[in-house]
Amino acid sequence: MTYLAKPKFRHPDIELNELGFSHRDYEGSISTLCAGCGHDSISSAIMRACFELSLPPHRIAKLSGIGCSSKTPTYFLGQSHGFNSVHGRMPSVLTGANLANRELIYLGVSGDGDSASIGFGQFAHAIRRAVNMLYIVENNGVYGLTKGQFSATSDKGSKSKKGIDNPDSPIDLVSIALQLGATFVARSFSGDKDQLVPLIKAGLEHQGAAFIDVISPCIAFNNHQGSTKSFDYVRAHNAELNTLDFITSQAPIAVDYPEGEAQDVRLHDGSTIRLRKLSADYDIHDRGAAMSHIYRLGRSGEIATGLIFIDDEASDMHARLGTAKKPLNAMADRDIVPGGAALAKINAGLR
Ligand SMILES: Cc1ncc(C[n+]2csc(CCOP(=O)(O)OP(=O)(O)O)c2C)c(N)n1
Ligand code: SF4
Ligand SMILES: [Mg+2]
Repeated sequence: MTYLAKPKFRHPDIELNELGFSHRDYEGSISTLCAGCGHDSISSAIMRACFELSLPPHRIAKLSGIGCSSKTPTYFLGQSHGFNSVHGRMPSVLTGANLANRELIYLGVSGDGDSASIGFGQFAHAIRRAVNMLYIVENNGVYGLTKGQFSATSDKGSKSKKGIDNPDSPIDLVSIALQLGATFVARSFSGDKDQLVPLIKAGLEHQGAAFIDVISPCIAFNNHQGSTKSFDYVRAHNAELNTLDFITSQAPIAVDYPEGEAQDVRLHDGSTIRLRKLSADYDIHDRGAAMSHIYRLGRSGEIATGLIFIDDEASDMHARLGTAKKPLNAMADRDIVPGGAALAKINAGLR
């Protein structure tokens, strides 16, 4: 048995969302991860975000690779579409699914090993192609599932559990995502649900490639002194750029802040990200400035978290390719198979 089903009991006064669903409708099987693993907190933030957005579970497709992080989709959104792919191959499977059916909401869940080592090329191409998705990396700096080897996001000089220094330079997936043209880039911490839930909501609503790097300590292999991905280290070095609320287009915008202190970013669907800046000069619309800001912070051992960059005018792969709006499975044969005459015409045009 690889998973445990949850009992169906539900409290009569349980909170319901606009669809009449309770939080239970967004849950999955009982987690088999180590008690206290950061990844479980991210699963919980994903469920909260989908519940609060009142997303119909059957409209969500969750895809992952291999790793403790990639196991997590089993533990949330049990009524959604799911595909647990091969190590590092989630991005291409997600890209294919998205091309075939643009009507689903795509959530890619991966690990730092899955995305920064074996799947680095796959990660890069899904981002640069502007696949409409929310791509979450649950970043613990180690290969948790295979017992704690350093991963490519582990900082140079960070110590392993056995006291060995990592000699190699790290890959910062946030910097890479910015460089490759991601139109929504954020970093958060599994231990900060107040920051993570609105970021996930905004990332899910974003029309384009949205990426969130979530530092997610591995309590079994990377939560000791000398690690730069431990709960203590992240709490002590968290340089929050902003705090945010996500306001859906239906919700009334309550004014609960002094005039001039918040910045509103409107999204395509009419919803709003309300930001409170914590770093005075930081501009979330300036890609180049974002890159140098997080680089400077990183050099001094600080971890920039919050919404790092957003492009309000983002477009996605379908807009770039001019694809048909209808999902392939809703098309008739005559729409998908143009016939011999049409094919001969295409071939003639290529000669
Ligand atoms: C092709 C292939 N190579 C190697 C492995 C072994 N393997 C399984 S999970 C994993 C690393 C997982 O690390 P990460 O993605 O960071 O996930 P975590 O367990 O840390 O959440 C590796 C190397 C594999 N399953 N398949
Ligand atoms: S080994 Fe690490 S990453 Fe895997 S479940 Fe345990 S704490 Fe989480
Ligand atoms: Mg990992």
